[in-house]
Amino acid sequence: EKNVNNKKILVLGGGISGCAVAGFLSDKGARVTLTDSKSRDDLENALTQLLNKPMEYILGAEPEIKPGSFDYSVISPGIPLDTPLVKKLNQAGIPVTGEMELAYQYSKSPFVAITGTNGKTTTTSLLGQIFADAGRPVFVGGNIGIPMVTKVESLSAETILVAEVSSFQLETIESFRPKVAVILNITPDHLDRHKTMEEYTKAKSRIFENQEANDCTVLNYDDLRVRELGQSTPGQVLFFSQETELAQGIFVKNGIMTIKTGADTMHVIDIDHIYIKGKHNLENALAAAGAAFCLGVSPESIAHTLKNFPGVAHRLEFVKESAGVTYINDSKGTNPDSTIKALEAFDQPIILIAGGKNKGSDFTKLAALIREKARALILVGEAAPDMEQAVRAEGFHNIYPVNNFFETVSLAQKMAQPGDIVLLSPACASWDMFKNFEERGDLFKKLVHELP
Ligand code: UMA
Repeated sequence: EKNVNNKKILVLGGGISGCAVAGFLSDKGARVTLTDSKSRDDLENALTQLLNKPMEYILGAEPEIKPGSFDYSVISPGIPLDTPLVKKLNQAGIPVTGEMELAYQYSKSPFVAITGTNGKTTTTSLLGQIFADAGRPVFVGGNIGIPMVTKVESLSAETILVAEVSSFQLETIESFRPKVAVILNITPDHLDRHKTMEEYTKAKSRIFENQEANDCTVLNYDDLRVRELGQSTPGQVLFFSQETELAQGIFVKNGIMTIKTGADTMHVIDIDHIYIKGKHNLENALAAAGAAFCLGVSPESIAHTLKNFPGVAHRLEFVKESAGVTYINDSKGTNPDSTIKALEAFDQPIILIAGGKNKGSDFTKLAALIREKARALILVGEAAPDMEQAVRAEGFHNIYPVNNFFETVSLAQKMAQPGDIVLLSPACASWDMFKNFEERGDLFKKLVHELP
């Protein structure tokens, strides 16, 4: 519903998503109530953007819900749909929608939506760069940290909206219909929230539920769960694969990224010339190339970007390959969950460098995965003792605490064998030793480049 003037709207969550929605709707004359389970003190930073907007706040408490209390509500992606407040809204017949749906309703231009368990952010950024290099107006946002809703109305009808979309955001869409939908991969994640893999797959597949025959669904042929979704999308499927030569689609043949549509075969790029390295990045590159091709970007132009796009800094960022060892900077991994994702991105043995400012995180789940994936764990910083204890409790003892950050890289190099990954993904904030995670990642890269 577009006319929100004077409508009573409840916004759930006062984080990045909720504050963007609240501000947007308030500017349109809606009577917005913003609620968050946190108190005002804990929220202050995010709320400052709303300072001079008329708004009611219910913080650290819950609004009373009766039929008609609100015309509708907009929920933040981090809030599960089975929380008591949402149940009350459902019972009272108050619709619950999400920011991505809202953004879609106000947009004038085509969406390209990217989801998947891993690689979303890299693929989204890469695709944005491909469009930009091809001279197409583009806006990149979504789960990547930039809410779409605040921007969509002001963009021209030619602007391509490239959106990273999470399964949480997809749970609350209604009419969201991307011109191009991409599913990268579906592996166990967020099961605390989606309960089963089936539910999680269902949430991800909602990305194409409103597509029509002239829309495009870009799917990973190498991921069985994703391949099967090709049967259920109403859109036109473009499969991508790094393992199989497809009759139709985008794939790797003799080391060349190749597109086959109808009777045409087009060469995109020698995969050795793609700047971002690793199996997971080839997956991201194929997906982005496929999506760009769907919207008419030429293979030459795609190749140009693939040659030059350096990846997202500090996020699974490829630094160097030397003596068969690959060095990866994931300094942005500032909590156990993002380090879990980093570990899951690789099949090779990993030497993990972790530790930093202790935020009181629970390292149990991470420790179990370290036992499974790591050859060795190098620990540094304030959180090192806590992490060591958690990892030992999981039965992993190949742990090397060091005194300062400089020692991490030289020790990792000494221990690494050809085929290993040396991964900086601290699972902690950087503030015990650095100004921010960028400074930490930059030092890591410098040390790696200085290795003999
Ligand atoms: N809250 C409640 N009640 C609850 C739970 C939370 O009131 O029961 C409140 C919290 O107190 C907090 C607010 O909700 O103040 C947080 O909302 P949120 O968790 O939705 O976080 P936002 O800051 O709004 O950020 C969200 C996305 N977060 C999540 O999906 C968890 C961001 O993705 C996204 O960048 C941003 O919107 C803009 O779209 C982050 C993420 O981790 C990067 N995403 C997951 C992922 O990538 O795996 C899905």
